[in-house]
Amino acid sequence: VPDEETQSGPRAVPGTVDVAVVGAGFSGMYLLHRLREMNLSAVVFEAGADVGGTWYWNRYPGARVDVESLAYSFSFSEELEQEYEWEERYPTQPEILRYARHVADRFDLRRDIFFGTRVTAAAYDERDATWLVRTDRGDAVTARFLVMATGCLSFSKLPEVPGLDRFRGATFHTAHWPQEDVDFGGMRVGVIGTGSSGVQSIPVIAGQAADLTVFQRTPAYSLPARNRRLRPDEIAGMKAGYRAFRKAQRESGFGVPTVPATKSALEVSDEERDAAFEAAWESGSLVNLLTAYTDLAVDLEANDTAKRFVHRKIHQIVKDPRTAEDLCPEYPFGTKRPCLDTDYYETYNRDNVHLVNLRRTPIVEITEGGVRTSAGEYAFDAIVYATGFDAMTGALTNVDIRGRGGVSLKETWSAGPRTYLGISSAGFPNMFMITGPGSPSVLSNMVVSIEQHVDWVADAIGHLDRHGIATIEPEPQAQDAWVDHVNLIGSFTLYPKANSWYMGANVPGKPRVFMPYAGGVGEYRKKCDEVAARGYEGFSLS
Ligand code: N01
Repeated sequence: VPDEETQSGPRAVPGTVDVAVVGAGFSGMYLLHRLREMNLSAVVFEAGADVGGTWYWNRYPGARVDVESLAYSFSFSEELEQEYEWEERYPTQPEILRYARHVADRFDLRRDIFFGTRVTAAAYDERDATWLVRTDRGDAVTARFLVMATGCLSFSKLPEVPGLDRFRGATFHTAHWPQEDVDFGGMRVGVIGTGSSGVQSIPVIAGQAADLTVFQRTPAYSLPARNRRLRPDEIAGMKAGYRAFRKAQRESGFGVPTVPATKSALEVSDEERDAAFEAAWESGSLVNLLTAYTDLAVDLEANDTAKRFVHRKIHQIVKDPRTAEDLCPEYPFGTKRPCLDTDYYETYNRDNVHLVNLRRTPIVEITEGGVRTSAGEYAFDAIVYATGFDAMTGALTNVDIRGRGGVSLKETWSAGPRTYLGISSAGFPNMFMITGPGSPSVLSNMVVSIEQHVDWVADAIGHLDRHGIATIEPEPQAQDAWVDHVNLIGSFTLYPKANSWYMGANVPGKPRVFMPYAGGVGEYRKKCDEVAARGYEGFSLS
């Protein structure tokens, strides 16, 4: 990206800093702010032309967050909390990007961020205990600390089918949507993928396109968002009670306060359970259905009750019985990330929308004119890939990171990511990950987890500096114990039963490992705080 297209001024990348940060999404932005408060020098490299990370790239039609705006926002500044005016319950991508830009301006962040710059490599020098960070624009920066604030869902993937570059029409990936508006008016459009990005974009594209064909490999469980404009009284109420709400967020399971369930789904009558599920469905929330009973996430029979409830809903909404059946997922509810939608299932009642079940007729290839499945060829003017990400590890292993002894992170993690607390990895001193694998990250309200990690990392750096310590690195035994613990907690849940991106199952050849920590953000925070309070127990400091 040429300079004039980015938000940075003339490039004057410093040669040496205390901290090099990769990524200017919510993580990198808040980290830069914390580091400045500590009088540390920092440089942030960002591939995009502006701040916002996920919310910079994912501009596809219908893109929204599925955590409520008043909760999906920074808590570190009370002034920011009070002055910012959210408009919708579940804001659109432009509204969230506006918020990110507001934060960048308000805290004067841009002057240390180099946009249009992708970090390609980072190598640890054992003699000086420093990282040498290189970019695709020829920058080379030496830093005492390296922080990968690269996001969990940022390294996108295309489908593994032949002929991707053959198609003559327009192609889009939801995570690389053009800056300018795309109008599908009058077009025949094919959408491949029915995860959150597909589920959000399909109803909007269906409203524009002459004809829309959706290619579904695995159906999603999607719940209605019940989105609406926020009322002034609820904004005022939240602002008046923000401190207590933030505390509840931090102590919760998903970073979203919920009323703890007290009963098993199997101990109540069908009527009582249906009423509870109906209330959760009507509430427009991602978590209320899964948390309605104590055992939905851990017991297959209990989970079946939620699964049958959603299947019933799909059959009630979708008029064509065969389409409805194809839209019903088989895997347990909640084991792939559920979606929150506006008119998703209703869209299949439109005359211009068709569903292709790839389980029956798989894609054979992309052709010059469209998509060929085992049943025949579909002609399109545009194809939208809503095919997701090499999640949680892709953004880390696709930078050439070399730790102690020149060892590569990618090779070290070839059988699955190994971290201590999801924050750092043995063999890679002074390197931190924000919301890395082995932390609650994607199972939580990301902003809550991001703030916790940034604070922990900033405090750790402060601790080292106060005590004249040069390096911090996990002890291999502590890391092994943490990896075992993360696996154990995962094994108590139903998550491993689905072929999800949580398991690395969407990327051919990726090891099948349940990557996030499923013990909840409250428990996790306690553990991280204990580690710090015990002088960074499990880390070797030297
Ligand atoms: O990606 P996904 P996403 N042939 O991986 C299909 C967050 N998010 O971008 O399931 C055919 O979920 C794939 O099929 P399968 C959220 O955490 C949040 O939608 O692998 N199909 C799947 O249907 C979310 O979970 C928000 O069998 C292929 C789809 O493509 C995460 O990001 C909005 C294929 C990919 O779905 C990722 O969501 C958007 C192939 N070769 C995203 N390869 C909100 O806050 C893949 N697929 C609302």
